Amino acid sequence: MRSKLFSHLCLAGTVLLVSQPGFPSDSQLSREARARRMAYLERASEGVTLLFNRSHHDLNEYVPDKNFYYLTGCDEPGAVLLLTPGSDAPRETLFLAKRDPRQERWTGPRMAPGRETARRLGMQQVLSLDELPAALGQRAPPKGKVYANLPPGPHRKAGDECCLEPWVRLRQWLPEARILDAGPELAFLRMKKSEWEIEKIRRAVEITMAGHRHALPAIGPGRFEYEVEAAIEYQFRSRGATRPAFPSIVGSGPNAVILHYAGNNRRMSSGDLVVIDVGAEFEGYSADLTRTYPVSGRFTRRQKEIYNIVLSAQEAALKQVRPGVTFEPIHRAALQTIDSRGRDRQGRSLGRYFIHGTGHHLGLEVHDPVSDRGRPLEPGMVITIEPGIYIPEENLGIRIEDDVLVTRDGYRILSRGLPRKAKEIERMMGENR
Ligand SMILES: [Mn+2]
Repeated sequence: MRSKLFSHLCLAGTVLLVSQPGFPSDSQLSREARARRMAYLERASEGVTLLFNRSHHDLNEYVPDKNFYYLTGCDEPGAVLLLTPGSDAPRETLFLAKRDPRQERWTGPRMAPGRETARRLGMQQVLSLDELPAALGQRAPPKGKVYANLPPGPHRKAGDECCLEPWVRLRQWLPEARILDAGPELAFLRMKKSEWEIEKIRRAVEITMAGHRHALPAIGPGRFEYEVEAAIEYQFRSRGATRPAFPSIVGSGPNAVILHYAGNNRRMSSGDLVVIDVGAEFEGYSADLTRTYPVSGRFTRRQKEIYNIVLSAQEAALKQVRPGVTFEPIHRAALQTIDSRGRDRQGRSLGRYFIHGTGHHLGLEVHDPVSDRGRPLEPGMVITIEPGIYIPEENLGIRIEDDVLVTRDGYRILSRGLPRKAKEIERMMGENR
């Protein structure tokens, strides 16, 4: 029941429950979603599109399908969007479950099929889910292309034909259709953010920076990693974030070298570093910010040496960020910096300890999907720049991650308000204990 409750709470205030008087609707979100549907229909004009709001769960909470949400601004579980370009019938129809007053006593009011919901979502038509098979029969050519949001699979490539659970129903409705993945076309659109989206990400970043600042009093010898996690997530929720965009990483000492450590239960000691990689989700949009702090408040000489190499690598990577550039030269700049400075205990260069990519796109998902890995950056894209060095035999892990907006002439660091230099980090920690 908890998860069902969350389905109505998780985006409350932005999109929800618009059929209920008293619940605010977000007409700007509706307008955004409408513009996205128009842009999408221009790209996917050769078939019908069917997007399911598959109810998947993350961190035990209901999370709407982000592609569905992107095109509808609606997060009703089980809802389905049908887009039919070029037909005489309405080009866009949302299908919702009929309301069930008895169920609503338990899980709260839901959006209802009908004109009122259509008006408030800016959708041509909102019908009941039972009407979906008939509408498909009328509007989808039996042997035509159907773009759907297919479940993620390890061997699925763009354009692959596929029919996996729970898309079996779709196969039953349209046994001869060519079912294709709508993901790449949607990712293409999602990669470039509107002003409205950039503002949401900026808010997520702001909340995440506050989380980092409020983490500092909880960092110290004898304190537990989870105290830091709690201090951060308290800030997230009390500043209006829906939830952490991903499991918060607070990794100290030996845990600092584990990239996706999420246990957060070790007691920190003097001399440790602690890597804090966290992000708030605000109105659907994610931030992703990493800083590395010395538990005692001061870096050792060795820690500072490596810290400064990571910082230089980040600066070198940032210098590459501008429209027209791919991640390849950005990563190369970071890797070359790391590999050309400093040594491990065996006297070897440090490139071998930089074991992940330098960045990814950021948006409705913390690792936002891309239509094509080689697509050059454009103004309005938001990416992370996050080099790191992880030397297990020294219990030395350092990552610095910022969120960066690509602009017409370069970039703007959305998280520039959070100090990055070793000296600033030490000063900030001194002020907060
Ligand atoms: Mn990241």
